[in-house]
Amino acid sequence: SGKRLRVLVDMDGVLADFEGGFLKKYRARYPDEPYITLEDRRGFWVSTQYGRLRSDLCEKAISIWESKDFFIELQPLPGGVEAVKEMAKMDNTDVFICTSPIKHYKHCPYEKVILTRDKTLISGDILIDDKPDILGVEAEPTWEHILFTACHNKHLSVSPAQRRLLSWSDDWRAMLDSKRQ
Ligand code: DGP
Repeated sequence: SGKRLRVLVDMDGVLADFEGGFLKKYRARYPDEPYITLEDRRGFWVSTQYGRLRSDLCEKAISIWESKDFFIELQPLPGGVEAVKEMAKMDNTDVFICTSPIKHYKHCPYEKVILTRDKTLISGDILIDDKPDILGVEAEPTWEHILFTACHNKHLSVSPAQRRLLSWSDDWRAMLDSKRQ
């Protein structure tokens, strides 16, 4: 038995296809503007890369996720929902979806689940998240950050200590087991 394992799972880029949903809606709304394929995405912040392509595209990118129904219409990433359901049924295991609201939100909080601007404050054993740098007021968060691979982070060379989950087909069960005592 032993103590309970607490797993924190990010939503956008881990359970929900934020990048794919963004690109589809951006191209539909701005069919004549240039865009960045998922293959060419680099860096966590979509608006930063669009702004480098052409400065006015930064705010056009932002307009997409600030629109009504953007988050609720995101498609699930393969295997994510099934993995979370399986985790939730495991003995001695508590699962929380842990996600940050966008800055200028009108619709986002009603469509997401549990919101925190600072994930370092949330205690857990594992945080599965596609953001490479998860910083906040707590310098020593209790969780181990497992980097979930996404189009924007797959080319990053991270420190050897940083573990990755390549997709939900990867061995997330072994990662959970490695944190149990
Ligand atoms: P999280 O994945 O929980 O760390 O939340 C980060 C959110 O920010 C997520 O909804 C994706 C979104 N996001 C991606 N790129 C940008 C960007 O350039 N600007 C803003 N404001 N949000 C972005």
